[in-house]
Amino acid sequence: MGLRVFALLCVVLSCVPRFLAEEVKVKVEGVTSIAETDDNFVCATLDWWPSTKCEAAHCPWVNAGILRLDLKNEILSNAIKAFNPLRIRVGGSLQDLVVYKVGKVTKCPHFKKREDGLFGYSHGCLPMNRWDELNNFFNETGALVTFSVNALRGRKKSKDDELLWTGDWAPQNARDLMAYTVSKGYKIDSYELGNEICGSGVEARVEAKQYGKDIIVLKELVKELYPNETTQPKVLGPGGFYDEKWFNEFLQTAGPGVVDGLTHHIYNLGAGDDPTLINKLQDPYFLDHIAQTYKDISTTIKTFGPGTGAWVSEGGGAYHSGGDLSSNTFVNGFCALLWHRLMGKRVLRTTHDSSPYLRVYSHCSKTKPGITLLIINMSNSTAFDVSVVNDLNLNPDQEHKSAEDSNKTQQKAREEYHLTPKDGNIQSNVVLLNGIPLVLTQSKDIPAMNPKLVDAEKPINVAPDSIVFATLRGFNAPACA
Ligand SMILES: *[C@@H]1O[C@H](CO)[C@@H](O)[C@H](O)[C@H]1NC(C)=O
Ligand SMILES: *[C@@H]1O[C@H](CO)[C@@H](O)[C@H](O)[C@H]1NC(C)=O
Ligand SMILES: *[C@@H]1O[C@H](CO)[C@@H](O)[C@H](O)[C@H]1NC(C)=O
Ligand SMILES: *[C@@H]1O[C@H](CO)[C@@H](O)[C@H](O)[C@H]1NC(C)=O
Ligand SMILES: CC(=O)N[C@H]1CO[C@H](CO)[C@@H](O)[C@@H]1O
Repeated sequence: MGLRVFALLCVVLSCVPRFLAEEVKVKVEGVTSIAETDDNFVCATLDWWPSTKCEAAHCPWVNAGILRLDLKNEILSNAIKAFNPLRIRVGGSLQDLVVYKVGKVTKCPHFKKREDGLFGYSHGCLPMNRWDELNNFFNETGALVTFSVNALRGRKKSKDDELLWTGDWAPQNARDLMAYTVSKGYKIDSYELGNEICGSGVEARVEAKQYGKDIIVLKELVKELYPNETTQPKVLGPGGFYDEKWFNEFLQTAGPGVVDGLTHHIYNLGAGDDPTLINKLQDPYFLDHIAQTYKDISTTIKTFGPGTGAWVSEGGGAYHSGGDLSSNTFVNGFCALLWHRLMGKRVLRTTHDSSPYLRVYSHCSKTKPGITLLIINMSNSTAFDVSVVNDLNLNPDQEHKSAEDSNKTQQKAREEYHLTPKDGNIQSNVVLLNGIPLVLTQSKDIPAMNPKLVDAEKPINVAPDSIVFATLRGFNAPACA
């Protein structure tokens, strides 16, 4: 009797997770890829904001802008090195107020608060000794640099339209900076023209036709200063919010072979101080709205700029410097570093018909063989048991098994990275990897991020409020061969 109760209890206990988890079949189409990302998909922006930039009582930019950032900070440099390489864009709202102290420019003003100034500031300046420091820093950390140039230089504010700026872009100061950069041997991956001056503009705007002519001027400058095509920096623009009519007209004016990357910005979460921000971050129906923008941009590129890449040159989620306790916590993360290390550039179609709170993506693995899935469970109550089926044959399950038999050791070990917030609090800024808090090592390095090995025959158990990367080495995807 005692034994029977014990046995029964065991059975019941071992079933508990099964009762709570919803079983999901995720279908991955491994024959052909549906899209490609860049090798270095993750990007960070270093912004110009001076220390005086505050949002209500909160001042997130103290010694954090390009001109004041402590480049000797080991945490910062180790974080960048961990990507090997990380894309870094130097740009942001105030870039169109920055003069470069080079060539004929001798005055080097500091940003000052100014009521009638763009974004509330007067002109600022980049001295060449700071540019040297920045480039040494980029070189030591191995960053891939996009420099976004001042695109308002030489233009005049229109008298009868509050935001419109007219006249040709004056390229001389940018040209002098570029020539200086070349003379020093600093590597620049790409140059972008302007920040958020497209469409209806944020605090300033330029007409699409005018901007199209100006980007041709930038392209010519780049070609002249970097005559070797294999090492020539790319030209990007317009670095602002998507506006169909403006973007179409801009690409038509620029013509083929000019714009290497059509850059747009995404702040689909709205303002950082919105008290409902935390709900938006957990609402898949809300987050899905941005999908239409991606689709429209693809259409713009297909129609008016084949050969141009679709880039996001700023994607902060929430504008006005993000939302405290949201943007800087687990709930707004997907772990850029693991993405960068695990997700290769080929994207595979991935579908399931379970809850919309379960989001699943798969790419060919960055290191061969196999594929890596990114699974985000936005549900705070439901766990999911995910089995992955290879949509490759009429009878995928059987095929999967036989592939497994051919190399048991490889198949047995599915590599899983489970990210959860500390104490189950999605607004915690401490993230656990496979149950262990991710904290810097004593030498201020990013800790090792090792997977746990899980029997590949078992489903992937995805806890509520968690993010899982899973690498399936034995997954037979011809698209990833
Ligand atoms: C850093 O600079 C040195 C010397 O110019 C150069 O050889 C090296 O390739 C640079 N490294 C990177 C990552 O740009
Ligand atoms: C252009 O750059 C590539 C890569 O650095 C180099 O191999 C090639 O010799 C250069 N071509 C010329 C014409 O300088
Ligand atoms: C889960 O989310 C719902 C809706 O956002 C909320 O009402 C509920 O309190 C949450 N439950 C837990 C256990 O956090
Ligand atoms: C099986 O997997 C192991 C471990 O990944 C690998 O070393 C070996 O080459 C594989 N064998 C075959 C036949 O694929
Ligand atoms: C099926 C499912 O997962 N539903 C829940 C997902 O999570 C949200 C919020 O956390 C709930 O509102 C759903 O009921």
